[in-house]
Amino acid sequence: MPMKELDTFRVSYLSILDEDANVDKELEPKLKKPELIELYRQMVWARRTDERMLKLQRQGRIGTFGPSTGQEAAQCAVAFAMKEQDWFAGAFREHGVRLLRGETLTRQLVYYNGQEEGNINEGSANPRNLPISVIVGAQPLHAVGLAYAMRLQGEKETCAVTFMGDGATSEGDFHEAMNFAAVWNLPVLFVVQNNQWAISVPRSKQTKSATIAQKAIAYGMPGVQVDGNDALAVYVAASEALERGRRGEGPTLIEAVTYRLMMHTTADDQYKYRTKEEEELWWRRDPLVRFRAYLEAKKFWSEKDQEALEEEYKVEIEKQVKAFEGMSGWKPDAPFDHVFGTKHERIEAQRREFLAEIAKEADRG
Ligand SMILES: Cc1ncc(C[n+]2csc(CCOP(=O)(O)OP(=O)(O)O)c2C)c(N)n1
Repeated sequence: MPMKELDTFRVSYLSILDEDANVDKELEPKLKKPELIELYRQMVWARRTDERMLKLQRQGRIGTFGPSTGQEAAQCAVAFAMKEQDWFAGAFREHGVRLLRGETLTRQLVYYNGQEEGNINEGSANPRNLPISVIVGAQPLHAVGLAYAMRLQGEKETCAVTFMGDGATSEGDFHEAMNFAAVWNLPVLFVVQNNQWAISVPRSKQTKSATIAQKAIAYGMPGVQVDGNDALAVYVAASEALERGRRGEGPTLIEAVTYRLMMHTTADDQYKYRTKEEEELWWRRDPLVRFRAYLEAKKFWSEKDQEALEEEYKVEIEKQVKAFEGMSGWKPDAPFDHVFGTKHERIEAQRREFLAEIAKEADRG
């Protein structure tokens, strides 16, 4: 069949700091020492709080929890590139982003203890952080709506950043969001954390595409695959995408190749579907170890600095856990407060029914 070529496409891969902590000098971002240290501190904060939350769950002191260990570079380096006015629409695994954007560990604990109050912005948390979206793939649409609203309101410098897992790319919502963002040329950054697993479904059963980044091509936006355990590569890709958005050049898709080092959630046993050997391979690619080696090679970090940081975080974590455990007076009907901006009779009827039901249960003892 005679054919003419209509277009050519390419998908690029970005890696700057490799597995052995060798840095590509040409691509290395021009971040200053305090900035690099801050990014590292944020990644370690995400890891240590994650570890603590897992222990608290195992001790029965919080409810179900989904660890983010291993994904710190994919999360923190994007958040580090974002500006305060940018919107963040995440799923349930982005503690790194949430903490960097001002949410406290205490608040995370409230959420993972099943209290709606943990979904409400307070204090220093950025009011442009959306609550956790447990509905897989819903939040990309929220980001697109926000970016469109910002345009209508004349905020030209604001981007909307949405995070999701590889599993979310199989949801219709993801594709609708990508399509609308591109058609309307909106400043949206889609960050797919390809952590290889959607609970027990491997990446190979998620999609036949060779990369997730290439899905961007079908919608007419740039797609780049990055080493998601390389904080420098993630930072550079995110910065470029956000600048494109601010220049009015539309959305970008970043596929950050990483790994969920722990169980899906504490309700899961990952050894039912994957091996310890696979995990060990990815532990050797730990983004924290790699970034620390980079800082140490630059003489920006030492063993003494690490010890001081660990001590600082130990104290801070205990303080925040204590603050959480000292809280009381939870409102069981809090979810009904936030369904709409204003009260709605149907929701109020459901609230009454719910309260009557739990009162009955309390009577039954
Ligand atoms: C619409 C919808 N379907 C199914 C689920 C149940 N569920 C929760 S997490 C998850 C897998 C998500 O995988 P992925 O998007 O790759 O994110 P990851 O958990 O790896 O971070 C599923 C199927 C859900 N929460 N929402």
